[in-house]
Amino acid sequence: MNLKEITLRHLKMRMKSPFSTSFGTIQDKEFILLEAKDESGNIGWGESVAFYSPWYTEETLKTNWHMLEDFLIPAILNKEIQHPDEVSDIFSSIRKNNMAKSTIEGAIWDLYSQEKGISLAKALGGEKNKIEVGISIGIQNTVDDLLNLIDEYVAEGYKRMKVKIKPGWDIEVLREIRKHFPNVPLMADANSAYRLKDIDHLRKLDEFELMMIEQPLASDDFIDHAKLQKEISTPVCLDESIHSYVDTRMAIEMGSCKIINIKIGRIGGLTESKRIHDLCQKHNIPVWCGGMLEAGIGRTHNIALTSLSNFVLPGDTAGSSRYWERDIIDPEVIVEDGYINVPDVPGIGYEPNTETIKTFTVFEKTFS
Ligand code: OSB
Ligand code: MG
Repeated sequence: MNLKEITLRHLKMRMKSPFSTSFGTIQDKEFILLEAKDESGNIGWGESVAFYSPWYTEETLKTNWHMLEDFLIPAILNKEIQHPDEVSDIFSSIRKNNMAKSTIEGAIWDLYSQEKGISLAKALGGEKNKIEVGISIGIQNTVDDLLNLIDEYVAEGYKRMKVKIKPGWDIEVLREIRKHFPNVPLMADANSAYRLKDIDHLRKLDEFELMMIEQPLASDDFIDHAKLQKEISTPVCLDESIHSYVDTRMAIEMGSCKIINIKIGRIGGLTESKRIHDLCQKHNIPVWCGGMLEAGIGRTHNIALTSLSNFVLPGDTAGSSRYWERDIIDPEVIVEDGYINVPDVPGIGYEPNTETIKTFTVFEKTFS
């Protein structure tokens, strides 16, 4: 395969309701969508998960656009590629910028699976034909609002509830949830809102039988996560800390966590995701697929990845209607009884809707 033309689009999509974490609130999702055409005219799609501002990691929509336009696209156009695993070599002289790299790599995996005539899930080595889905619920104005949402999502069949926490919105909130939903599979995500000095406070999490506490401490702090994990029985899951296979080794060897959240963009692509998946499997570390409020293309890639066998915990791969009035793919991603069926047709198994994409496009540029 040989990429002949790449179009970048800056999309802006209004979310059904604002999403709040310990760092702030998102109402309009702005991101880059990438369309890549190969020498046979096949088209592959990639979606950047970088947000408009750098609150989650240092990457943003504009840093991604810059990296894509000035470095990554020039490096990849007209290069002969036998397998998507080669993409990391082509980009080896460009440091980090994982979300930008992953945007192209995702489109290449899509094209590769079309070329082979198999689903993206099969191309990645996926084995499941349906995946379990959980839901992530942002910080709400009142505990009642949160309880009502949980009620709704339990009724819709979601397999686990994840609630965002921060100092002042944590122990009491979880206690209320457990009072009303004693048995619901529940976890909490702190997005790095605590420090090891809060250990006595974090110890209180143990009374709620959470499936895990996600990213309680600073994103670069493997040592303190290890100290915390030794002191609490709730499994620690790392999200923001994990950018690579090496980070994963470090976390496992240091005992910084018992579970890992894999986000394709954060770790630089599907190839690296697969390597991390395999490493975790070898060490009996369960993984699950995180979400970045993706539109349809990102969602389809998450679904394909989650079909790998060590994705044993429900992911944040909710259906399209969780965030969007109208998603950019047909059909939209549907969750039934808490499951999504993994498509078994060549490629991602969903059709990007070019008309809908146009309505959300703020700016576009084609490179050839
Ligand atoms: O920490 O997992 C996170 C959303 C944006 C940025 C970071 C996170 C999240 C979520 C929601 O928790 C995931 C989703 O539903 O897409
Ligand atoms: Mg998280």
